[in-house]
Amino acid sequence: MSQKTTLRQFLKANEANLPAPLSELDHLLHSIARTAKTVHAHVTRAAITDLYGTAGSSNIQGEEQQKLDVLANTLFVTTFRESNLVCVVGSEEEEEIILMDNNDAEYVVAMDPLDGSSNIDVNVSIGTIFSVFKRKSEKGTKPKVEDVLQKGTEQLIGGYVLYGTATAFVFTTGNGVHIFTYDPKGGEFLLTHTNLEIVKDSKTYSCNEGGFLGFTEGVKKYIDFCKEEGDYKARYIGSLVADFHRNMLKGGIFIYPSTQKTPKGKLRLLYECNPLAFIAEQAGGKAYDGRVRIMEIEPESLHQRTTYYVGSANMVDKALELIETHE
Ligand code: P6P
Repeated sequence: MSQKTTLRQFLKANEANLPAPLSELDHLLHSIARTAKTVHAHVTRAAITDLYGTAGSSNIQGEEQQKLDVLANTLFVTTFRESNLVCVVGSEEEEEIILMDNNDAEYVVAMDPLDGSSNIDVNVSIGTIFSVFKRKSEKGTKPKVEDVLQKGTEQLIGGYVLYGTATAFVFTTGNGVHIFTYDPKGGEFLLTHTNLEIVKDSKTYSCNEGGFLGFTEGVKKYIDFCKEEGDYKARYIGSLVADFHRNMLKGGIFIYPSTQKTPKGKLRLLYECNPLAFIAEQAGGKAYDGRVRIMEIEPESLHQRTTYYVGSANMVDKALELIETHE
């Protein structure tokens, strides 16, 4: 087995391509990786340590929080506060921005600490999703919500952790997409994929067709197109990071359209769709809301939702074409 590259070795070797000082990005990414290891440990032992089930509280979206949601949020918020690099965090689990009590820190994080948590108790893969930005407000001043409400094109880092059959840490800093896989033996994340590319075409579509009757005409036409081709596969795990990761590696399109229950879509622009859009585009894929590029959308609120079409470029183009023709 060849000697694998560690995260620190990788960042050092690619220092010239980093969007911020090596020492700061190294510290930030290692902070996230270290916390991901802790979340990994809790997720794998949740049934034993009675961490399954609900926390008895709800998040801003009115969704019941799982115990692991609350724990992951606490772990990551603490990590960012202790990093001394982050001034403010936006989290799916908290209604308002979370100040890090460090007005001199330069970085901003938007995150979904544990996405797909309804799948935890049935042993389906779940994930952490995050974006890192430079603050917009003046260093030394109290950070504002506008520091978090930044377009996807402003991201310095887009990343996710997939807690699956292996725990994978996937991120881009604007120079390709790289996958680090956690080695429980050595306790390190090791480079297992570099400059990942998503194929332009594939035969896998990923969508919750339970809402089909409530889909708009163009989306219905696209799903019908996939079926009429005859050799497409429908793959839907119901855990965004897992569905997205499969499509990154094998090709495919993930669609969360407007539905009767979620007319503006279900997924959140800031801390779900933008980080994955950055990764998809860096790998040669596309990410749209059905009309506009996800990373061009000007965020208006922390938890705003969007419709989402992401994955293999030619498949996204086909869906956009049918939406444009029929809507
Ligand atoms: P539905 C999980 O709750 C989540 O936020 C994403 O991980 C996933 O893609 C989506 O919701 C699934 O939603 O409506 O198909 O169950």
